Amino acid sequence: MAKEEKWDKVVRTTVWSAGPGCHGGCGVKLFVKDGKVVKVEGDENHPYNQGRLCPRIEALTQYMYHPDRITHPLKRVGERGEGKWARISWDEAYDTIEKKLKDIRNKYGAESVLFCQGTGRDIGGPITYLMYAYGSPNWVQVGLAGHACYTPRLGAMFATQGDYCVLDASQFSEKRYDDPQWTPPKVIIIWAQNPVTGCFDAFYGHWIIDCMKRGSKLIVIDPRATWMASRAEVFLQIRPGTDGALALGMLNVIINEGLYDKEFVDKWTSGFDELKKRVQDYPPDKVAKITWVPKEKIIEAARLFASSKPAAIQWGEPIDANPQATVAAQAINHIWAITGNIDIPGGMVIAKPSHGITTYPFSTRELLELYGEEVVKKLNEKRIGAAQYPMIKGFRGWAQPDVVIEQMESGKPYPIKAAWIQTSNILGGQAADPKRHYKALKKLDFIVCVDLFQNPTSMAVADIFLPAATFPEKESFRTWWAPLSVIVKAVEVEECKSDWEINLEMARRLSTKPLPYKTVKELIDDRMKVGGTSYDELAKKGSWEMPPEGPSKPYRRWERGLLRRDGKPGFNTPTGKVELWSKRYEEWGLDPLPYFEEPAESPVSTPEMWKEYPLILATGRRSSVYFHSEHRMIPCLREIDPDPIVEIHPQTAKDLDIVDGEWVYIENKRGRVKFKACVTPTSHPRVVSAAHGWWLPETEGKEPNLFSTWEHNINNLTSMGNQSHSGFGGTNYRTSLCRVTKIKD
Ligand SMILES: Nc1nc2c(c(=O)[nH]1)N[C@H]1C(S)=C(S)[C@@H](COP(=O)(O)OP(=O)(O)OC[C@H]3O[C@@H](n4cnc5c(=O)[nH]c(N)nc54)[C@H](O)[C@@H]3O)O[C@H]1N2
Ligand SMILES: Nc1nc2c(c(=O)[nH]1)N[C@H]1C(S)=C(S)[C@@H](COP(=O)(O)OP(=O)(O)OC[C@H]3O[C@@H](n4cnc5c(=O)[nH]c(N)nc54)[C@H](O)[C@@H]3O)O[C@H]1N2
Ligand SMILES: [Mo]
Repeated sequence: MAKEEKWDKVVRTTVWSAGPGCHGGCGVKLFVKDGKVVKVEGDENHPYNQGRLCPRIEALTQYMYHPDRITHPLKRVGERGEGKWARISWDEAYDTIEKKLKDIRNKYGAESVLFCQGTGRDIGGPITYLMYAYGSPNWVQVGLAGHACYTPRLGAMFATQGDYCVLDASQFSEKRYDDPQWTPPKVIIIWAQNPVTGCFDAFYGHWIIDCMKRGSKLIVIDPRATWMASRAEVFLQIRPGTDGALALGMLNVIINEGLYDKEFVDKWTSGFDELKKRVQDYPPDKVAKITWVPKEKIIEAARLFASSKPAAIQWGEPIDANPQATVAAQAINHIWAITGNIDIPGGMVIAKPSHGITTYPFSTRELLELYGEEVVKKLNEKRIGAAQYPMIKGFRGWAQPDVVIEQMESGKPYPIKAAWIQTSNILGGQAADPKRHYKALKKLDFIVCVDLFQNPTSMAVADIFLPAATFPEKESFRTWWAPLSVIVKAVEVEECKSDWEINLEMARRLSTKPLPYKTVKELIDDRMKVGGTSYDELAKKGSWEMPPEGPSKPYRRWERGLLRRDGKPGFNTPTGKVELWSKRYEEWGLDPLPYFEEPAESPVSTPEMWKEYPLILATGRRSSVYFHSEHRMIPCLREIDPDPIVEIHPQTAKDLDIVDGEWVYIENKRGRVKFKACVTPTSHPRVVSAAHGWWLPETEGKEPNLFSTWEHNINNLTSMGNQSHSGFGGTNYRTSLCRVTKIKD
């Protein structure tokens, strides 16, 4: 066949991490010719995306074979930031790193080395594997102030209901929308999320549209009138950072009007009376004043959600960035809990790692088995932030990002000497207040960056740069909800290596005890065996498999004894119930019930500042052609979204004498950046929305320019140190105050 002759092979694989960058797990077909990927198509048989693809994956070949891509290891030869690099061999790179990190461990202890990642790409496995082998407890998203992405909600749901929940768009079923067990949600709240651009939570955004086509009605809660808001029954144009108050106001209506699921509440929840009492502090008229949402709309949304079953909530990162994010997330969790929407078709289904497999060890038991007592002791005693925040100690293996920087500055209680940065552009995107991070990183003795392109961070601070692989160049696996997937290697690009390969080799060299795996495949197979399958088996099947009946498959698992370790019915909480009054929060020294607190900086908490800076700056709304700070160098993507854009309401723009398409300054007491105005009625008149992660790869990389990051990175206007009482959440990515001015010269 003529068509077949155009390529040597077609590889069916799963998308994850470098390439499109995102959290999704789309199925694709890679067309390979002469050892190169020449074309990519969506896999129509894959239940996740059903053949569909986003612009970033369409641009895959421009990304993989970009002339700026770093394809062999580099060492810095000039001063840090001078932009002088020399090519070295992998052996030299590994030897140098091994020697440096061993010296540092001998002198200062393994805890003095940070293992830094960005968002949840295919990195949790490789980075923790290396970190535990080396013996450090300090795994951290450096710069993600308040750890304000995903973790606050994970913690809140863990405390409240013992497990994670996600909107049921039939994603756990191979037949998807045709599965007779499934039914679409009658009502969906899209809460601080934009599913059209960002596939948050391993959730494919267009599933919402698939549900809409099958009858789902929308309630949208967002300061911007998004595409989805324009199609909603009710649109609540909220003041950024006040979602906790709104959730409490909705709970007030649902409880006082008796719209909750009485049977579920009686049988499966605890603390309802206490919650009922607490929400009396949040009547709709008071909540309307806090949130800027009219009282009638709050009542309408609460009634519509509570009287429609099944109903579900798809929520986004701005909730995690809320002040007291773990509290706002708890209140939102209560809305679907008291309406009886947990783990039912078309409701909020419990999501567990597919087949019970995890890409890295979660439990203390497994850590003890794999790495020994010393590592677990360090996790409890030396992990940065664990002493200050019992929730951080009690819930998850991350160090607290703000405290990490403070400790780098003070050297107390122990000094930080080195950083292994893999999948993160700290200075050019992730970090709130990048200048402060820049200074803290510059103090370190040794820094390795593992990336695909030079970026402001690697240029400013790396001593060694290791070139990472894109997903078509690697063997890996994905257990993030469903299906269980493998990433199948199709090609190689020069000397690039996968994160797994790099970390396995470094771990072998640095581990204090012998490690069992010689190859990445051996490691993957070992982790997959609890699910009764292997890498090759899945690769042969087309790269994926849905979870079998059991704990990883919906529905109504709380009734079937599939959630608790003791096998009894109920939820995986201390009381076995959904804890509306949280025992775990109490143990962590937190208020067991939800409440609202103003953002640190706001028209209410800092009225004087509001006079000088009369606009709320919400940063970071996602662009479908970029993943955070990535892809600015990819021609066909940059063409679609060429400049850093700030959205401004027409009246506000008129008052400021600003026209659409004009360059403007956004400024506050922390700094000033240059953006292009997009004048649009979709904005709230008092809120401006600016894109994040902007740097210009086409400009000078060396200092002081650092690819123009100081001129265009919106984080020059945000700050760190605003974490909530739990240590999780609370950053001003969405709630800084600012002014926008015309550039006169
Ligand atoms: N102002 C503002 N700042 C924000 C946000 C916001 O909304 N507003 N959002 C925050 C959030 S939620 C997050 S999660 C963080 C994200 O922050 P980061 O995850 O640090 O995101 P990026 O800036 O894209 O940096 C990722 C880097 O990893 C590289 N990379 C990509 N894939 C791979 C891979 O597979 N292997 C390796 N080794 N490298 C890879 C990319 O080339 C890039 O340089 O940003 C935060 N920063
Ligand atoms: N294409 C693409 N996809 C991505 C990413 C990317 O960079 N590019 N990043 C990934 C990552 S790590 C994350 S965390 C997710 C984030 O993805 P989302 O959670 O969707 O985050 P955003 O796009 O920042 O914001 C979503 C909506 O919330 C609104 N919003 C802003 N502040 C508030 C607020 O205080 N309250 C309410 N109710 N709404 C608010 C914004 O106007 C926006 O329309 O996306 C992931 N997916
Ligand atoms: Mo994120």
